[in-house]
Amino acid sequence: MTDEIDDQDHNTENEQRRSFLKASVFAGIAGTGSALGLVPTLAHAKSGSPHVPPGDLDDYYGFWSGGHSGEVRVLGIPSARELKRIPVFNYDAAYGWGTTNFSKSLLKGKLSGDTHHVHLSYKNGTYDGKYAFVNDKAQARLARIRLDMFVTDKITDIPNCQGTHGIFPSRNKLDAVYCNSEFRNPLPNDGRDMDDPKKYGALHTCIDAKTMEVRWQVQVDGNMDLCATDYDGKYSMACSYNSEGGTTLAEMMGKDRDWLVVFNLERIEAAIKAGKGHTIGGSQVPVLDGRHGSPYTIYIPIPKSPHGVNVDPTGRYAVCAGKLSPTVSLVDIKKLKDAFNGRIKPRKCVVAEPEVGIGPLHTAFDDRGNAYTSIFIDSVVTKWNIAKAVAGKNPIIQKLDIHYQVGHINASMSETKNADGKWVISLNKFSKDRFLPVGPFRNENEQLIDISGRKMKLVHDTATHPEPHDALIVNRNLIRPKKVWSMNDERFAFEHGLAKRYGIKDLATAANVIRDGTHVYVFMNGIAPSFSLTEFRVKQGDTVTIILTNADKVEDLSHGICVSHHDINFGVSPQEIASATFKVNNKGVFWYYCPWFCHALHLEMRGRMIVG
Ligand code: K7E
Ligand code: CUA
Repeated sequence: MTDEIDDQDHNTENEQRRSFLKASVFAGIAGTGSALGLVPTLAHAKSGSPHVPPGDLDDYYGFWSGGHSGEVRVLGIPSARELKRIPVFNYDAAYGWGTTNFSKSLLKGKLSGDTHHVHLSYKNGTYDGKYAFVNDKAQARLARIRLDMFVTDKITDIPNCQGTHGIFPSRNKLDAVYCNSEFRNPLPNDGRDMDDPKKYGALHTCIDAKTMEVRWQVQVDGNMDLCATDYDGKYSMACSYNSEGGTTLAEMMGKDRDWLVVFNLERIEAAIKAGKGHTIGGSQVPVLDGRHGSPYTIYIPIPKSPHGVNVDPTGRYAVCAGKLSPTVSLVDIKKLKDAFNGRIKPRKCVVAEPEVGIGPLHTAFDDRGNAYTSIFIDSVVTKWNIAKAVAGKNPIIQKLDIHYQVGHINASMSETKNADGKWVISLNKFSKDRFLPVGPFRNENEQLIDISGRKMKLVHDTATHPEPHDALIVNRNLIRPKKVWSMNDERFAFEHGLAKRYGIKDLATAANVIRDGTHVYVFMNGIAPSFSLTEFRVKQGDTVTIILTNADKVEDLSHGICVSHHDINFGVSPQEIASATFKVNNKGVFWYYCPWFCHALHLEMRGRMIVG
């Protein structure tokens, strides 16, 4: 491979404009409004088409975290068409997420979340197509999405933690998901040690991927950020800043080096089995002390406030970006064993530390030994060669301008053994002048880069609703969603339980109103274009549960129910069963109707709730 350095064509105007933007970032990232006055003059590189003609399908599924929207999004790649928004921690009326009894049992009254990192479950180093996992930084939770149906099916509260940020599943089999807590807090957080931050702690949490139950936690020094696992199930890793243990920005930036913390999973599992864990507060989860000097962790010094750790597709190297240092540190995973056994100092695991640009964050990989690192402050993606870096040669191949301030980056299949070197997505935090202005809050700009050739080529801009942090690009053959539910699915256990209790034989044909004290259960179906009940009567002050079954079996024929003035609105896709419970406080006639367009007579699919 030829690897000569290739500085992207910088014309003078371009340079001036970029310097301006860069300066404004240094000035605190805020006052960039006047950049809008500049006329966009960048010449777009045109090649490697992202165009997917009408009727054609994309080659890849994209899984996007939704940031403070609390959701996960599905895009087609390379078209970057948004295909679905999967509600996870957020309210969503179309699907009734936050309204149905099932979603309420998961959300437990909370309707906001902050998703940063979405990862899929693995088998033998590639995706098994079963699940996606996503963190909630806001309320320290982990959610699981079923990929047979593209729906959230579990949400786990992580005890003793705040700011659950980086997560990563086991890559060898469906086993665990490791979650980092970014914020340090008193342990337990019950009013003690509030003014003694030295006693705060952060925990690395292991959650069983099959049951979604918390298995164990390990306390560390410092704050943890991103997470990655190796390919053999031996180690999980966390980039860690604030080794100073500070609580203010100035205190957190004191030291020149922080760490990559590596967790020895074999030793931890053995210690947990041997009952060596203690518990914190009211939580029953066993906790080990993994601070400096423990057998469970090593702390590899990395410059400076590192952010991002990514393992290359060969499984040999972990790349940890410097954030406040222009370097990335290449950690040789083969050497970790010697570091754990005390034969070498942890720092000896770092085999190269090339300079890639100012503000490096995240790294993706192709199938040809190259790495692509996002550089926040420089607003570039740097392509560099791993073997050259290890050999001590200049590894930089190309720096490509992006627009602007890239956070995460990912490449097609980059987090598997089957990285394919086709596409890179650059998730840019600022879109500034790239789209029609829409008021002070802006969309993000996500740019698709063709990496199939020697040079990266920018091929597409996509405006996205704020704020995706991370994204995966997954070969479509690995994902096999179903088109119709089975009415026996475990998800409908609550509704089947009600049917059994009240003697309803078949939810698909049900048309029953059953009073149990002041609680009225309304069992009905939807078959286009009508409900099995065109009216039902209840009394003022009753509690009502509507159990709705979509009895249609036709692909893409969804129904739902919206009850006027009662804040009840949810959808049911073919053969799906869902229920919602609400109070009726006022007498009168309230129309309920089907909110999903299902038939030429869809508008007539309605009925009356008569409250007497
Ligand atoms: Cu770099 Cu939360 Cu993944 Cu955002 S984190 S960029
Ligand atoms: Cu059923 Cu619209």
